[in-house]
Amino acid sequence: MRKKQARLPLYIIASLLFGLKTYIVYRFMFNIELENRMQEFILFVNPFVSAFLIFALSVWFNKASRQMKYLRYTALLFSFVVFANLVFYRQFTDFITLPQLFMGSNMTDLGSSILTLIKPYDILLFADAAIVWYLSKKKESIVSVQYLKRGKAFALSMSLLLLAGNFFLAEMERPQLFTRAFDREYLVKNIGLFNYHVYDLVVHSKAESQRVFADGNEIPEIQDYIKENVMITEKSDMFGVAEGKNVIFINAESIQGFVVGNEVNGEEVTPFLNKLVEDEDTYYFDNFFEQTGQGNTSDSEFLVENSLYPLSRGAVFFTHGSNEYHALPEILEEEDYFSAVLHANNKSFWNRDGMYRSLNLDYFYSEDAYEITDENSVGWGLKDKPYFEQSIKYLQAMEQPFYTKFITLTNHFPFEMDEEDKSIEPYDSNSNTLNNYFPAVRYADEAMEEFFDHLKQAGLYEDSIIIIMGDHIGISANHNRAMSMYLDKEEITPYDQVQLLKVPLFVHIPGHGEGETISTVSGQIDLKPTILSLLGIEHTNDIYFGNDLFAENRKGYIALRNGDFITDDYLSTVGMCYDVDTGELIDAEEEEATEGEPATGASTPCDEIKEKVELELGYSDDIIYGDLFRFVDFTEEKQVEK
Ligand code: GP9
Ligand code: MN
Repeated sequence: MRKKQARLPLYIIASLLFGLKTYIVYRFMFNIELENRMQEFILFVNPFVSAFLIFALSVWFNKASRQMKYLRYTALLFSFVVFANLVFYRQFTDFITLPQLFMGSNMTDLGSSILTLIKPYDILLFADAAIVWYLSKKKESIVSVQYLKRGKAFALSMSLLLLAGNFFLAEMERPQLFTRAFDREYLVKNIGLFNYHVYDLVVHSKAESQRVFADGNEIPEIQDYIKENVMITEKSDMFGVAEGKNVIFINAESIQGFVVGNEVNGEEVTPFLNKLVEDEDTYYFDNFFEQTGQGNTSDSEFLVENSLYPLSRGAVFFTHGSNEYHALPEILEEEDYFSAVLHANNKSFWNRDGMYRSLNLDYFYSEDAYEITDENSVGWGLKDKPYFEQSIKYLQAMEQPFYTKFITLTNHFPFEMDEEDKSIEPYDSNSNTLNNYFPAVRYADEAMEEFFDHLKQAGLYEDSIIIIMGDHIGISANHNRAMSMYLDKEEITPYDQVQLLKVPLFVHIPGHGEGETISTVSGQIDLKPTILSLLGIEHTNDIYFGNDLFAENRKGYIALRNGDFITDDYLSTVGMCYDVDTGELIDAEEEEATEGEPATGASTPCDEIKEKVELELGYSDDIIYGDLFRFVDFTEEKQVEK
């Protein structure tokens, strides 16, 4: 009788080798930050999961030779994917995305330096593929297995189980990882390089197909809508008051309107901002709303730069980072402005590096431009005070006039602070988040005050206008109990929830002398036309949805991304219409059927605006999903012909 030979399926060997190799690459060749044990565990597990997923597919080949061939070539191909990402990473500290792969400039950058990016020991990245190759050729009788139904079912269910387990852990570690699409590093860290590539492929093809079917036919209708409903033809009194000045825009992380002028434990929360409210050179907008979606800071940036709405799902910075835009940096470039963003975080966070290229930004001073040590950082990274201090040298060296954006970081959830930086005591409620929010906001307030001083000392203050805007809420509805206690309310109603979306906006114009508090309803969508008007720049052939904040005859409503809206009279949320001043519900009135026309059902004064809001959000989405700006020549005075 022939002795039965022990067999070890090659796909298992390949999965183990490939998983181990990928883990070593993750751990020692990519610079992936790990914050806790759980993340370490996920990072260890995911390469094996992906490898198993890929190689286990081989069981479906009945012929041993096909099985072996599949394993050989996939091992080689996937080793090459790891290698390509590693080379790309050495240059860009980022992972390859499909749009990037096809984006000329990036690859040309890489092309010239590719040889310096490849190290001799990289050959080891192919060691597992070589072993698989050898075994499949020379030891086929040992490693090939004729799989029966049971073996196939095992491979398939094991793959799916492992994948589900991995995704479950990832979702626990980083909720909404997929819908919010934070950062490529997060994705790779949590689901692995290969699943990340699959994810990128899906996102990309979805966006691409909508893009492919668009042909620009939609543009004239959108332009007509904007001309009739959005654009204001008369210039505001403020047109050109800051002509030729530098613009310094501060994106104040998570600062909400309710802290301004308010106290905690008997102390002012924002003494500096409170002073600004009273300052004669400052306009303070106290009825100004954030309009972001899942893309948080990046959505607020998107609103400001483009005066388009972000998307209802995902972060537009991520999903449509390589579209054509007609953003502030591009328009300002025509007026010889130099544009830059200064933000001490990883440049690929929110795909900023990709999106900033599409927005025509001249320069992005990211994490690498800052000296970051354990002492000067907390929570998300560099503390705001050293951040502003270290930024001044870049401003001083910058070509003027400039348009710069500063994005602060310390006042970010979970509002962690070193003891020595706390100037006020936390609040005392059942929510640590809300409690710690106050000292963190105070720190940001102090940092901005210091920044004003630095600007004065550097001689940059007089020639600049400074805009401070809260990017989005910091305290979510999860903390409503504590919030209602702080605001001394019985409960937070849906009406209150929308009111809490107010963020502060300051427009500070040194030497202006006519500042005041303005309470007309306004939002982040209004910044682009406002900045252009202040600088005296006309953009009549543009497509955007906001209004100059200083103009008369504004649209009169602010649309939120979920379709809610606020006007000077009404507030609409969860399908209800409220009186904006009193917060009282406005009951729907049954309309009588008139002759020839049937009754339209119950209606409220909100309905008419709701239609406009929906139309407008829809147009903005069409522009983004269809990448429609590639069909518009913004330099021409003439509209696209119908
Ligand atoms: C990170 C910063 C904060 O770079 O923008 O991100 P957020 O979570 O607020 O969008
Ligand atoms: Mn933010």
